[in-house]
Amino acid sequence: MASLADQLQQLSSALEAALQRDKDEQSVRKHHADCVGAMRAAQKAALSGASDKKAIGQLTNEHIRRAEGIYEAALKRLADEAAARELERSVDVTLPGRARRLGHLHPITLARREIEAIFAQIGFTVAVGPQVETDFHNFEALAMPKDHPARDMQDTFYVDGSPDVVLRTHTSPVQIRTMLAQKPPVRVIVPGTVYRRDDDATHSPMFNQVEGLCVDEGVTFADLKGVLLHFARRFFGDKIGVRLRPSFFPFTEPSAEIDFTCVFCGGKGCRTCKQTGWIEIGGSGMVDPEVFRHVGYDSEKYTGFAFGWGIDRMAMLKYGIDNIPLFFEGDVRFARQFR
Ligand code: FA5
Repeated sequence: MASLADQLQQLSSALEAALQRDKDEQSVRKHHADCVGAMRAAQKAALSGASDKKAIGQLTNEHIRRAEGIYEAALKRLADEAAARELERSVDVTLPGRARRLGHLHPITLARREIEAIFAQIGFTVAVGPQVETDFHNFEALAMPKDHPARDMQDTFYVDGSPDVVLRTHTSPVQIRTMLAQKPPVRVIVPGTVYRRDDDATHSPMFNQVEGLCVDEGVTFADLKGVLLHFARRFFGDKIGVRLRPSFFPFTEPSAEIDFTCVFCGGKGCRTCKQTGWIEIGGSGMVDPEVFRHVGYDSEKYTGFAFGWGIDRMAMLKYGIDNIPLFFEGDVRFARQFR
């Protein structure tokens, strides 16, 4: 019994010494747990064969309670020290705050929204269609049957096992969807993502187009040019002119490439416009009667114009970007420059 008392006393003193040195709560807890464990072990050893079991238990519990007190005191000391340190800390309330960085829209979204707003003001509504399209809507109904050579220019991605399902190559299939769903008059603008097997500085395998379609009685080529001129001036400024160059699209007749005055040199001629003063924007034309036949419109009664161009290209011209992949690489340092 005397030796148990000594042992317990030594353990208590060792705990007291250790906890005075401890600098953190974790060490305090560990030292305390080790000490209580050692006290219980000493008690167990003393109990074997002893007759005064009750006294051994009382003595051990007394020391464990004492260890508890030492432990509580050490925790309080650490908490007091931490509070004192906190009070000593001084804060310079005159320092300027750190500005929170605000998110903002991608340049393609900015361009798309501006295009939509300009056309909304002249009575066009926004229509959308699926990016995974049927061959019928993407090609066939646009007067591009399976063997048509114009398909080569829009080589695309086919869906495995479904030769009649493609990632749409242009927004023109939404012309078909819109006309199948409603009767004239039609005035829609169709922004959307499209896909082709292209990949270089000015061609991306995934890009964005906007389509325009206007069908009514008496719509003429002059209306097409007027609408394009209105758009060009609202989007790029009053000095921009529009040139329509004869071209070919299977779903428009006649067809024309749309050129805008070069936004970089104002038409004088520069490297970007290859000294021509004009920049090619997209395609356009009067809706071919063959397309009207596919959607059940009377081509004797109605005429219409359509146009389509790359939104990405528009954003490149507007913001002076010369490399289309920059749009899709997700580098915030690039995106942050446009507001
Ligand atoms: C068409 O896609 C026609 N659907 C446009 C059209 C609509 C004509 C309505 C007549 C009536 P085209 O293949 O030329 O046409 O593409 C139109 C524009 O999309 C191009 O002028 C260019 O601005 C953009 N474009 C085409 N391919 C890519 C590409 N890989 N990456 C980025 N922009 C592209």
